[in-house]
Amino acid sequence: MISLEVVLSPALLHLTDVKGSNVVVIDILRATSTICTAIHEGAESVRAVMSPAEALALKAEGYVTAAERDGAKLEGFDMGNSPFECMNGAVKGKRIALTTTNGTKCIEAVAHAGARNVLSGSFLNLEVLSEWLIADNQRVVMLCAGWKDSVNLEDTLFAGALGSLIVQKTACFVDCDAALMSMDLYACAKDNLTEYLKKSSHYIRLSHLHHEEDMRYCLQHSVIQEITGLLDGEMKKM
Ligand code: 3SL
Repeated sequence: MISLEVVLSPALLHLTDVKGSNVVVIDILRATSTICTAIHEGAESVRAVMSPAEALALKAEGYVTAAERDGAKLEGFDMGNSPFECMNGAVKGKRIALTTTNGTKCIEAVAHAGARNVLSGSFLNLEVLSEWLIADNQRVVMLCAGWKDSVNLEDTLFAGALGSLIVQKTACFVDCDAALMSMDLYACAKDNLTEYLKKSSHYIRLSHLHHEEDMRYCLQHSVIQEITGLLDGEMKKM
């Protein structure tokens, strides 16, 4: 039977042993949504790296470099962290080295922790991701990237959406208050996620940076059919 757990912030990750689990890394706005989009748009892989210097160093190996801090694209990189930068053939066949404020750090944090799989979570591929996890029938740990170790609404909501779908579709064990809380939160907000999120800190931050279109895109449900996960150290189509 699947068991479901939610880690609301990377600062709480040390309390959860992810060994042998399917870990879903969640940075809805925007890193894991952008990674799913890049793979859907034909990128060969996305390598999550900790620092801008590491991403830049990979340019010599042929990687497209992508970097964001505090919501803004960094100077000197090919891309920032917008899913739209991955569209219209821009990343087809390419390897991308991506560093972001929170999301890529979470991928790095679990990459060597003995997880069965590390998957990229997004509303964009919510339905197929739930089906994949149900078919694999293993413990699921949802790791919310949050914002600089604080809990945020959008990642918690996605954990609630994914958890609720799995609970609806299969027998499942939930002995985790964070999972129960995220599912209750999702039930409150699901009828209009965008409206609900307008009060959230990151929605406001990204609005000030004129990223409303990115947020509208990232909050769409199940428009992507690929599963993206860590294979040989890079996020790829599973
Ligand atoms: O923190 C992150 O990883 C980013 O997704 C933040 S932003 O949406 O690009 O501002």
